[in-house]
Amino acid sequence: MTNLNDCKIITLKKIADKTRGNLTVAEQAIDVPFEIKRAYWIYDVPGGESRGGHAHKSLRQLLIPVSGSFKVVLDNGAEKKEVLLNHPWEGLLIVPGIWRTLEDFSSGSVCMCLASDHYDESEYIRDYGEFKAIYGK
Ligand code: T46
Repeated sequence: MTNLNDCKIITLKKIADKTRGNLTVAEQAIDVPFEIKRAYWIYDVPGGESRGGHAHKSLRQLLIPVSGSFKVVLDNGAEKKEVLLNHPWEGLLIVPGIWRTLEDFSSGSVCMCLASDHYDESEYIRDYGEFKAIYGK
């Protein structure tokens, strides 16, 4: 079973400028504890809709709410934990073996995901029963 505490908030550098606004940076090896091979972002999520609802066998990801907010429900097959992401300078590291669901997207929110590997559908577990059988013990 994967330890839920291995999923953690990573605070990124925030360079504040009272006149021009703020800038946040995420750098591989400095802030992001894996080689970044892919970035994608989720946006225009209609009210009440959710994303995710699956686990990864090997992928590591950092989810950053670059705009707005959303909730991430993390599930290791035995316990669940909810994390609210609402600061663009904070990312949530999600390790393999965790069923994740993204919910409660605020209007106009954008979730940017930095991923440790290229897209590979065979690396997903999209069936919750299969996930429980593999990880829930
Ligand atoms: C995750 C959550 C947070 C691609 O072709 N390339 C890609 O890099 C991705 C991420 C997706 N796709 C295709 C696969 C599906 O046909 O885009 C379609 C939607 O993907 P999915 O249903 O997996 O989207 P989400 O939002 O449920 O999940 C995504 C990521 O797939 C997943 O890794 O952790 O965001």
